[in-house]
Amino acid sequence: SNVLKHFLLAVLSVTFIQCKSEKKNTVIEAEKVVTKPNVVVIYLDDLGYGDLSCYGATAFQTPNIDKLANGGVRFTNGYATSATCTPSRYAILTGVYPWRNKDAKILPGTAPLLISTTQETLPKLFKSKGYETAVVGKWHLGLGSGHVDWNSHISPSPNEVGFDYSYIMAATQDRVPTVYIENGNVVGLDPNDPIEVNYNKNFEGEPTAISNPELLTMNWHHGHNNSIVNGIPRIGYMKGGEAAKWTDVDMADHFLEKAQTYVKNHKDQPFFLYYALQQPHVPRTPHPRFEGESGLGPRGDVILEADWVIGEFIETLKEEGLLKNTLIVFSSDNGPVLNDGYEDEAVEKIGNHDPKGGLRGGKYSLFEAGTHVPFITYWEGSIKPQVSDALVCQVDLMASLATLIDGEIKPSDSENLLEAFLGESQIGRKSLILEANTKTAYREGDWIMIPPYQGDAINTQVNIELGIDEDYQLYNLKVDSAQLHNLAESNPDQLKIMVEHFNEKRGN
Ligand code: NG6
Ligand code: CA
Repeated sequence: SNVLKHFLLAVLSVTFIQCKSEKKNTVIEAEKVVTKPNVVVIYLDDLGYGDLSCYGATAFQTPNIDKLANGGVRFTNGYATSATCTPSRYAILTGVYPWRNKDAKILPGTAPLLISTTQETLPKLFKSKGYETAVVGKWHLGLGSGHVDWNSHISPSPNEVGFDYSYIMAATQDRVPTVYIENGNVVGLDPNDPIEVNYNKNFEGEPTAISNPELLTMNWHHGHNNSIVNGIPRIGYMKGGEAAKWTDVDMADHFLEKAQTYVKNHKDQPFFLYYALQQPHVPRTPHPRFEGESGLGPRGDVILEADWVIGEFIETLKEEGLLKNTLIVFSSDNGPVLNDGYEDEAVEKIGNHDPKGGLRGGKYSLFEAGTHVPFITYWEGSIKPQVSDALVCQVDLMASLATLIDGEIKPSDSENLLEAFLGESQIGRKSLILEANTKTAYREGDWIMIPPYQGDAINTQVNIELGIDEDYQLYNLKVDSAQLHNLAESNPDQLKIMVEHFNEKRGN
């Protein structure tokens, strides 16, 4: 691979240059490659395969993300490991399939840290090669070791699993505590107004969506009827911490500012930044300047907001002269959902827009739309623009980025697909295990096999087909990406191979 060869050459020559140079990150213009490229992972929440104009959306335009897609590798077979947030985030940060950890399910805001402090992680990998590391945005991987006191230093937190700097929300925008946490400390907390959080019962006298519906500015549809913050009913009960509560409509700007500041403060040293945006997860609260912009209601508006934020962030990289020295990876933690628990017109105003991009299912589903997501890599001057059909998964970033920075990791579920990620090859994985609500499915080549499961075929609250059936399902995605033709009965030979390989890999 050319990029790799140049990279290794550059490592040698720049090690020499570094001795004379003030700056650690010397860019070799002629080679367009540097010793230690910065790596930024931009991770969206619940963004579907069809939610961007570069992936075929026509109802609105996402010009800034399109710029990454059109100037980098746009993957058509890119996957999150899971159809929900926590397990996908576990996998992208550890390189381990989430179904190996029985606790890797959607976590409440009070859950303990899911990643062990002794586990290998992406940020630890980068630290081992001298990088500065940071997370800004949604965490949702638990905090503390059982009983978090939100009023004192919270540990373990992202800072104990490899991030030198963290500025996060604990879980999701719809879960308490609705506060920002910086390096383990709640931001803006008034010690005279301590925070208490409980997911089982309310604090006496505190209003909820049930007791005080007149306080709501957004209505709940299912779940989401506990404590009210900024007129929005949440999951879980919270008391106190008034001064520390976030403003929902400012969240995108707030995280952007943190990400930009981080880049500006670390431009002279190699850094790894995991920038996890909250859009378009519920509650969808676009800043007023994006309200009504998409014509699709708040869900479309916050996608435009996310696109704008990303444009601003990339502008900062450019202004700081870092674009040629930064690999950007863009993806989403799981597929799309319209009504995820609030009455926010997502269903009513969808029109002809198809967030699933022609795939079946959605968030929570073992069908394709659960895990098959937008996936883009961009590195100005180093990646040749192209569309790639290579099968790649977020779990592969660990081994691939280890190769990029010449780091060492133990063998795991993560595959080294660096050449695919850099557009040097269109060869990806041969197979992949996908997960939804702890149930797994198996992809190999163009085929996907979903084993028989008991359970509801449809989650009626969100109106999504879950991919669950009492019979085997087998689809050929090459000719049937919408998964309309179950070939399990008509192609028993292929089914047999798939089941055998699945059992081997899944350890059944
Ligand atoms: C579900 C919530 C949903 C969302 C999801 C997590 C209810 C009824 N639904 O339990 O609104 O918060 O959890 O989404 O409470 S994720 O993208 O973080 O996985
Ligand atoms: Ca999500």
